[in-house]
Amino acid sequence: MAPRKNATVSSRKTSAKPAAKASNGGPVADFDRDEELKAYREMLLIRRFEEKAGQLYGMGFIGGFCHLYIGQEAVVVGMQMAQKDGDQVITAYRDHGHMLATGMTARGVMAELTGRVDGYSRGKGGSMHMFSKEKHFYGGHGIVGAQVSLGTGLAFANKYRGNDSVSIAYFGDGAANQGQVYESFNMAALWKLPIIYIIENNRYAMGTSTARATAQSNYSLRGSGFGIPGVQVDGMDVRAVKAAADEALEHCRSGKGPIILEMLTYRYRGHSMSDPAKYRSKEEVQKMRSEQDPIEQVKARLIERGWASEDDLKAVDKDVRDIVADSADFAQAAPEPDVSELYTDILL
Ligand SMILES: Cc1ncc(C[n+]2csc(CCOP(=O)(O)OP(=O)(O)O)c2C)c(N)n1
Ligand SMILES: [Mg+2]
Repeated sequence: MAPRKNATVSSRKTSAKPAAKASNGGPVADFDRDEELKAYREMLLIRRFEEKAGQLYGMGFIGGFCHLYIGQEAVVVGMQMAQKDGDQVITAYRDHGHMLATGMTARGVMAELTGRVDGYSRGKGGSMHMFSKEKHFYGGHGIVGAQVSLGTGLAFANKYRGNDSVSIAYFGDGAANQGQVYESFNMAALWKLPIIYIIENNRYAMGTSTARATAQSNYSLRGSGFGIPGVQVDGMDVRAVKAAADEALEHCRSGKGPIILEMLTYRYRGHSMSDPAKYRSKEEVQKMRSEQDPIEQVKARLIERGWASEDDLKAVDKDVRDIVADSADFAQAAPEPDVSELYTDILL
């Protein structure tokens, strides 16, 4: 669902300048004004939604686990900007951003977080277990690594049915050390399945840093034993993610089989709401926020190029905050599931 190019605006690009590069030297997509604004808005929606979810959790409106995606927004937004309708998304428990990026409504997600009947799983799945057939979102999985095998199954179904949809399976640096990931890689490579494995390397698995937990910390190489190509991507730069996504989707759709994208990213908040994040310094978090924040990067470009003013961007923020506030009001006003629903929609 790549946004339409705006001919008038793209003609204003400064072609005399050397081509921009991501912070790791990788390529970036050449966004026009509409694309920058779209990326800004979508990432801001995720950030504001997560901030609100954090608040509601603190107030006791959300129970159980809740893992916020703040800091990692460029990954799902850049991917989604390259996808087309029908491509499937599956991820772990840090999933609210993925859902919003696929176009699932803030109301439905917030109602699920607060355990209400109007939520995507009728209030019985919570933060980690939401699905939307219409938006091709297959969850939301609490078992670390489980979604990698399921996502491989989705890719198998695409190949079997002969459609040209691509399965996009997200997992973390910690999950990348799980055995079933490699069983999945083997089958995906053997059968040339159309799947993009996205490793969201946010440097920590709960409180364990990648340096302490992994022998090969270049996760893009993790498929090499199976002949699966991999690329390291600046996951804080939405243009770099979009560029990598375009290539990876083309790779899959042209029948070349699986590919790995390692997204170099960072989560600002603790692992879950109960994590004070004592295993890293405040300075480390602050450095990422001030130097590489994905939203601030887009904002700076929009202003520098004269594509938006501070006031324009404040108006976008207001709009997004209104959507999020409305979702919270909607969720709090919705009823909880009836007791008679206790045993429906579950496997006994
Ligand atoms: C099979 C399994 N083992 C352990 C856990 C406990 N656990 C939940 S999250 C997590 C860390 C995963 O980290 P990572 O894959 O890097 O994802 P992130 O939280 O950073 O997004 C662990 C060990 C689990 N849920 N499932
Ligand atoms: Mg991690």
